[in-house]
Amino acid sequence: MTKTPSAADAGKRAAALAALDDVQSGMRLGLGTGSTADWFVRLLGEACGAGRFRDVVGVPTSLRTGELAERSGLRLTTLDDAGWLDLTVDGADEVDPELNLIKGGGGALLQEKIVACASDRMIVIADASKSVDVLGAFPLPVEIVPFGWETTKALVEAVLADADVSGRETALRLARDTPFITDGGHMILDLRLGRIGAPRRLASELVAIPGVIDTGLFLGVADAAIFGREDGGTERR
Ligand code: ABF
Repeated sequence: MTKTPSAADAGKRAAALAALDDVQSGMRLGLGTGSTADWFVRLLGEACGAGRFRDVVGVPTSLRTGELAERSGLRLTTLDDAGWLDLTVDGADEVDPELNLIKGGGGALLQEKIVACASDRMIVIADASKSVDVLGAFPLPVEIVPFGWETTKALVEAVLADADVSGRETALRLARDTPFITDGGHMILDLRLGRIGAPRRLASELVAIPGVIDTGLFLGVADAAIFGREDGGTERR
């Protein structure tokens, strides 16, 4: 049984429920990470269990999502075995009017991006608060290699010095006072930028730093977004 959502959770559930309309039997699905994506996984599991969809197989974007998907009765495979996916459904931290995203607040940005970019379509599901005019109020996650991370941080700060942003604070993400480590064994820098004026330029300058693996800027990746409201209504963009 799906748990009953709190009022704050209702928008996430509404968006996840609406995304089931994009699923068809036989699809290979990318399964996102985060509390909104968790709703999608649970609801998809229920829908498959009830016979609404047959032969659906999922590729999880994190260990956490994989465990939830198994508990929800979904059949899982790896991206390598699937080769290519029909649809990925995932959450986001911010969505701008062109469907550019900040993702990675949950720390799974690299696998989320690999899976989304190996899919015919990527749909973002989010509560309405994630819709913004300009990206950047949410700290931008940057996944980095642990080796030489302080040098990488200094190089990131040098990029920010010339970037079109309104804040320039950087912090190593911690979990219980030790560096947060991603499923891929990397660390994360969170960049408090306030407002990102030129996201494409910033993304390309950051990934040009050797110790940077990728950023939470998902530019031109999403094909659609579904925003859920607390009253259960949704808006599709
Ligand atoms: C993932 O979960 C992330 O990319 C994003 O950081 C986060 C959104 O979390 P939630 O759905 O819990 O708000 O999609």
